[in-house]
Amino acid sequence: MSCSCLAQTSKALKPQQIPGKIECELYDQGGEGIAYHDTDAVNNGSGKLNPVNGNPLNEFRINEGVDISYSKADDIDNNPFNKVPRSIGDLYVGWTVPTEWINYTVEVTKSGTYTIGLLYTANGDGEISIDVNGKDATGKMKIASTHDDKEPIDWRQWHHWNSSASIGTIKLKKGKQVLRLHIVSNGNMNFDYLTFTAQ
Ligand SMILES: [Ca+2]
Ligand SMILES: [Ca+2]
Ligand SMILES: [Ca+2]
Repeated sequence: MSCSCLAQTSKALKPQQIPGKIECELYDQGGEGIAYHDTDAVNNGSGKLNPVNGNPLNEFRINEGVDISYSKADDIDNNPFNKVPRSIGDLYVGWTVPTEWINYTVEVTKSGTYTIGLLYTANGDGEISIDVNGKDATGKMKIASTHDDKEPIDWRQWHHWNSSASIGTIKLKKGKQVLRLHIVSNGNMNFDYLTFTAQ
């Protein structure tokens, strides 16, 4: 078997380093099937929920299938059901569905075992996993539901922010690594950023 094709590769949009914070909306360039898989080609946040009106937050990666929105004031994302204080104007990946995945080409500056943290919402218990260079490196990691039966506004069940200091651990080697975040079960999760802290 041979291939003379130009390699289509997943490439970092911006440098992101481990240890540190990986912004979920800064996933790789390369498009559907290469940098990510999303269940529909529409960005359900940028340009759809969030209208084109000159605000760059409303148009972030507007032509890509991964669905992106940002935290908003006026009791939307800074609502009384948050489990942690929430800053406003922070981009996140939403409209997550099982089978979807997103690549992050990152620079690991030190080999070792890292604790994974997450700033997220989850309308129901969910599961995610992370591959490193094509191999599962975490197994299924549980994401605790932030659903609250006391919430009077149905759509706001997707906006109860929580921070988990440890959803799992991962071994990483120094150098450039491709992390692939998989939505394993439930979906209905929003991801602002992951943290990787050396153990
Ligand atoms: Ca989509
Ligand atoms: Ca999606
Ligand atoms: Ca973010």
